[in-house]
Amino acid sequence: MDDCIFCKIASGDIPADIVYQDEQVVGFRDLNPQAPTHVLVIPKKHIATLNDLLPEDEEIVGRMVGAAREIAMREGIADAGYRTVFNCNEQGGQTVFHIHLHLLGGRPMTWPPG
Ligand code: DGP
Repeated sequence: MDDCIFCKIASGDIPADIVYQDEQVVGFRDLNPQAPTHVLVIPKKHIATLNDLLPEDEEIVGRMVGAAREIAMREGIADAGYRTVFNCNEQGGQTVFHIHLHLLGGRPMTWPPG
């Protein structure tokens, strides 16, 4: 997608602090971190929202979760614990319409989220 900021990060057209990359997904630090570790894991394929997932995309979502696990290990937050979040559409708090898995850690999380 030409006008998608996360597609541009995935293709290297816009710089980001990339912490993980494989053939299907990219992980990079959030510009506006909400925790000591705040990484976004995105698919290289443009998928606007969770509502747009196709059955064949399930492998990609599995890869995203696997990447979050791997990054959590590398960041040293796996044992203490962390949170993973997909926001979907307006009431879910989604502002960038290319799906992304937030990985947040390095501090205690509260529940319920705001
Ligand atoms: P969400 O609200 O779930 O759509 O989260 C979008 C996140 O993306 C938000 O935490 C800020 C982050 N973000 C937006 N633009 C950029 C960018 O250009 N670079 C990086 N690294 N993060 C961005």
